[in-house]
Order: sequence, then structure tokens, then C-alpha cells
Amino acid sequence: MAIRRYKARSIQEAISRIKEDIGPDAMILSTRRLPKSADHRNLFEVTAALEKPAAVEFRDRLEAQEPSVSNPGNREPEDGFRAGRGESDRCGTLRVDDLNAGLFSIKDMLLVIDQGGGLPEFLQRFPESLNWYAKLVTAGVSERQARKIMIRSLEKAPARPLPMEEITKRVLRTVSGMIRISDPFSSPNGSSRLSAFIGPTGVGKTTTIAKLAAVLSLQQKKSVGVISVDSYRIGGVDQLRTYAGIMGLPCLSAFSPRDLQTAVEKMRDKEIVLIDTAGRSHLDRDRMMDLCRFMQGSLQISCHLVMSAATDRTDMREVADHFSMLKPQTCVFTKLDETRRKGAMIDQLALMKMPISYITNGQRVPEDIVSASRRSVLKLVLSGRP
Ligand SMILES: Nc1nc2c(ncn2[C@@H]2O[C@H](COP(=O)(O)OP(=O)(O)OP(=O)(O)O)[C@@H](O)[C@H]2O)c(=O)[nH]1
Ligand SMILES: [Mg+2]
Repeated sequence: MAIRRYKARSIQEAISRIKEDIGPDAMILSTRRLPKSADHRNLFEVTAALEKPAAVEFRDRLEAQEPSVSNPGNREPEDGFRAGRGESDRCGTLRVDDLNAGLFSIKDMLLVIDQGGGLPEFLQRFPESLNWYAKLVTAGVSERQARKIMIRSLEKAPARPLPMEEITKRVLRTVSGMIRISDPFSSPNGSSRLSAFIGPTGVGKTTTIAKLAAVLSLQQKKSVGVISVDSYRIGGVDQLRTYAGIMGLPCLSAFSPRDLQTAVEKMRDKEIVLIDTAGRSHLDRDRMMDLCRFMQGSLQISCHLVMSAATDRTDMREVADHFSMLKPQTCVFTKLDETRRKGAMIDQLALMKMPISYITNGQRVPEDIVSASRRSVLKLVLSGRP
């Protein structure tokens, strides 16, 4: 098997030499710090394989020798993560690479270096965490957030080189600590009877309500009603009415805050009332104020902010910022199936500190919805698959 080790004064220098020597498709297997050279300067070693099959074989051999977090038999690790081969759940089949650092080609690594304007400082101390840093950045987590995550994960680590298994555990624990979860329909006392779904246009609000209505009424046997306040778009109400009709659920429409009050009154026997709103640009102040008038009357409506995971990180931040005037209780991320780079969600969750309630990953009603858990979010974000 063609494995080569490169020693250099910096990781970046070693990567450049591998690129020149083997080419951009060489795979990085490991990175470590060596004892300082005779002139007291840093020395690093990067191990690379000529091609992916050799790298995978090498990695598999290592894993076969030493059970790691990615393959711990049937035992659930203390922090609740398991990523055995072929494990499957509602988020799909999980491959062995999903919850470990994975392998990176020199080409991929150069992109990560480019994006971050160089390699961050913490790698001087923990060079073996390079692949994890690269994994976060390629998953769409911002370089800044990825650096924060790595620093937080490694801050109390001993100075000795850390095994990959230990780094994996630490990173998963840090990211999972940034994710807050709340299920608006199952908390024993604080569950909300009136739940409105708000957000930009076309993010999947109506589809998510249809999925939820099906899950809550057909699977959980709760009495559910739906109300549409989507008076803005032609056909806006019809879309929800069609779904409600299929499920045999009552559907009312409201064109003014007063209408909404009447509709809610008519649904007083329902355990859960889901309220669909018309999507609006967060930049359209008038329409945002209009939405506020509907949501902030005497009715106690909990708002849930729906955002597409495929949205650019900066736009997502602006959307959350503008919709915060409605004080959303949880957020729902949709369209996870439409992007490989779902890490923007992690940036957003860290920023707004709002719990996440649901994730949707496809157009099928009701199948493509997942009640959020730390594990499901981690798996979906880190798998790098659509
Ligand atoms: N791929 C994918 N498509 C989705 C998902 N959720 C919704 N969609 C699709 O996105 C499109 C818009 O969905 P809607 O539910 O109408 O979106 P909306 O937010 O209600 O739109 P407006 O009411 O116009 O603001 C539809 O084609 C849906 O099938 C998802 O999780 N994944
Ligand atoms: Mg809609």
C-alpha cells in the first residue's frame, strides 16, 4: 500500500509538498506533531496515501484493530452517540464516516485552507485534529465557528497527542452542547395549543404543517385543526385545505386578526391548532408588521420560525433577526435534503440560542419530517449527504 510520511516545519508546508509530490488527489490519513528539531523549531508529520482505496483500507485496518467511537459494537457511548456501520434510523443509513473525522484529499484540504485564510492556530498544539476541523468547514459550519468548536473541544485536553477517538468524542460533545431541543407538542405542561409557523416565502411552512398535522392526528391520535391566514397568495388557503381534506381535519381561513379569533374560538375543542401564515420577505417591513398584528393579539399563539437549511448563512442570520420581533419559541429547519452543507444550521443555532423542534428532509407528506434530537441534528449535519 502506498503510504508516505512527510515531515515539515508547518502542516501547510507538508500539505504543499504532498501536493507537488503525489498530486491533489492524495488522501491525508493523519497529522501529528513531532518532538521539536535540534534548533527548537516545530516539526509536524503528515501521513498521506496515494489513492483513496489505499487510504480506506488503511483506515479500516486501524478501526478493526481498535474499536473507536465510530464503531463501538452495540454499546451506546455515554454521550449518546453511536455510529456503527449501516446503522439506520429515521435520518437514513449512517455510514462509518458520518460521525468521525473522515478522510480528506489534499484538494479538499486546500479548499478548507483557502476558505479560512490559512490554518488556525490551535492546530499547532493539536495537529491531529486537522481532519475534524476540515470536516466541520466542509459540512458548511463557518470557519470562525469551526475554530471556536475545536478550541472549546480541546481547551482542557492534555498536552499529549490525542487519539482520534478522543477528539471525535470531544467535538461531538461540544457541538451537541450547542443544540437545544424542544418539542412544542409533547412537553407535559408547557405544550402550546395554538402554534403558528412563520418564515420567508417558500421555505416549506404549509408542507411542514401538513406533515405535522398527519403525525399528530393520525399517529399520535390528537385532535387537530388547521387555520390558514395566508390570504395574500391566490391558492394559499387551498393548499392547506387540500391537505386537511385528505386527512379529514377541519380547516378554516382568517383574513383579519378578528377572523383569526373567531376561527380559534370555533376550534376550541381541538387539542392542537396549527396556523399557517403567508411567507413574507423579512425585508418587507409592512408585511412583517401585518404578521405581528395577527400573532400578537390576546390569543396566546406560539410562533415557530421555519427556515430552509439551504439558505446562505448570512441570509439565514438576517431572517432570524427580523423574525425575532415575533418571539418565536422554536425553529424548524427544512430542505435538509437540498444541501450537503447543512452546517449553517449550527452557526445559526449557536447565534440565536433558540431550540430546534423539527427538521424536514424531503417533499413527502408525512414521511419527511424528523422530531429534532441532538443525535438527529448531528447526523444530518455531519453526514455531508443531501
Ligand atoms: N426538498 C424539499 N422540499 C420541500 C421540503 N419542504 C417543503 N418543500 C417544498 O418546497 C416547496 C414550497 O413549500 P410550501 O410548503 O408551499 O412553502 P411555504 O413556506 O408554505 O410557501 P409560501 O406559503 O409561499 O411562503 C414545495 O414544493 C414543497 O414540496 C423539504 O423538506 N425538502
Ligand atoms: Mg404556504
